Amino acid sequence: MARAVDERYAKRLPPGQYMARDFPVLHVGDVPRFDPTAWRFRVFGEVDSPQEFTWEQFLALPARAVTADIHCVTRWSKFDTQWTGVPTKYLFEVARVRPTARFVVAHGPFGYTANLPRALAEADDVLLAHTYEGKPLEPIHGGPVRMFVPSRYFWKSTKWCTGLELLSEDRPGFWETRGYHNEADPWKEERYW
Ligand SMILES: Nc1nc2c(c(=O)[nH]1)N[C@H]1C(S)=C(S)[C@@H](COP(=O)(O)O)O[C@H]1N2
Ligand SMILES: [Mo]
Repeated sequence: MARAVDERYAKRLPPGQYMARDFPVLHVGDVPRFDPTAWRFRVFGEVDSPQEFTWEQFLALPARAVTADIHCVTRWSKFDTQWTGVPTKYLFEVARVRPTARFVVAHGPFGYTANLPRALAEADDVLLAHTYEGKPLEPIHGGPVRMFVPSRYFWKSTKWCTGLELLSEDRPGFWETRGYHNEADPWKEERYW
């Protein structure tokens, strides 16, 4: 029995990954202070209707829950993490993203960015998450709002995310310009290039 369970788990673990028991914390720089009155979330760039949400407005947007495994390039994985937030797809609809917008850059503080193809960014499991396991997302894990992109190594999931920029050309982000792989698919072990 234990063995069957182990094998099932092994299949869920991408190559070169191990299962973390806890929830590691990983980021460059300090945890930014959250001021709910000053906080804004923007959707801008190649869009016909640029958006800027206050904290109150953002919390009132439609949200969905996603349970998924996460995989960090430093080799830890965590199974069945539960997130709730605003689907990127919804934000793109509201902002009326142009057909010419083929790439997305998520903006974090201190110049942190991560790039994604638009098609991937608007998949059903991609969220601007504000809730983790039923509670407000903790500051150390990117609260009040972080990007959540379970299909890619976790550096693509920008913590303290304050905006999505739509682009017609790809623009590599913080780690992508420092040797990390542009695509970052854990099942293909796209770690570095
Ligand atoms: N703004 C910002 N987001 C970030 C990072 C960062 O340094 N700054 N690090 C990334 C990396 S490498 C990982 S593995 C995850 C870690 O998220 P966690 O601390 O919630 O586990 O955040 C990602 N998002
Ligand atoms: Mo990471």
